[in-house]
Amino acid sequence: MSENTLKLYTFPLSGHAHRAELALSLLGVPYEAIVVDLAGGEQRSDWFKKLNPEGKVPVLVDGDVVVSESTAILTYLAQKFDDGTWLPKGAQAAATVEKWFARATSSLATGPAAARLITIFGAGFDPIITAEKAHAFLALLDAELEGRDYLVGDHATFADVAIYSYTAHAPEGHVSLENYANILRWIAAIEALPGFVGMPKTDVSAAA
Ligand SMILES: N[C@@H](CCC(=O)N[C@@H](CS)C(=O)NCC(=O)O)C(=O)O
Repeated sequence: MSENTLKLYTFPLSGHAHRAELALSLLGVPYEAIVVDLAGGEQRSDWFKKLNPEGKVPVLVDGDVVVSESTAILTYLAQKFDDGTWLPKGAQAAATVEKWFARATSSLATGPAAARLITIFGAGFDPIITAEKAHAFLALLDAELEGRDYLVGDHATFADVAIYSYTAHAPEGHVSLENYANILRWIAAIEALPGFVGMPKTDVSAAA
């Protein structure tokens, strides 16, 4: 890897980090993945907090530029490496992508992502309330995908990338996708994109 290679501080089971890895892969931008040992508390180390004082992955480092927050990383990558395909420039399309970025770090995070945190990492959220929030988000997503292939316009954008990881892995939080036909169709379309790379699946069959 050259000195100019982008570095992504990541964790293999983080959907927030996977969002950035998927964007890099779809864009075909080479990068070096540096795994931060979240289980060992490396995110709270002095060296990592210099990169992100909030102590969270993902963090992208491009020379002197350091970007934290997964959706901000998507914006940075699109501005730097894309011509407006993944982050459309029209006012309405750009606003709609932003809407999904906001949902990615709000209702997606407190619903499907949180349900998975309970089963995989033993997070202490209320499982019933979290499952209700997860299904409320999925019902909304399924309805918005009615009659359309992608979330914004007629091709895949970073709105889809932002929402994909934690939605596709919802079953790991014991949140079934079987009643959401539009979501299942959309997941298959994202996974068929050239350059798609998945997040490792976790076996939660023994989890509560
Ligand atoms: N809003 C942030 C959330 C990032 C986040 O929650 N990262 C988790 C992994 S999924 C993390 O690093 N957690 C470590 C900790 O909280 O100690 C983003 O979109 O990047």
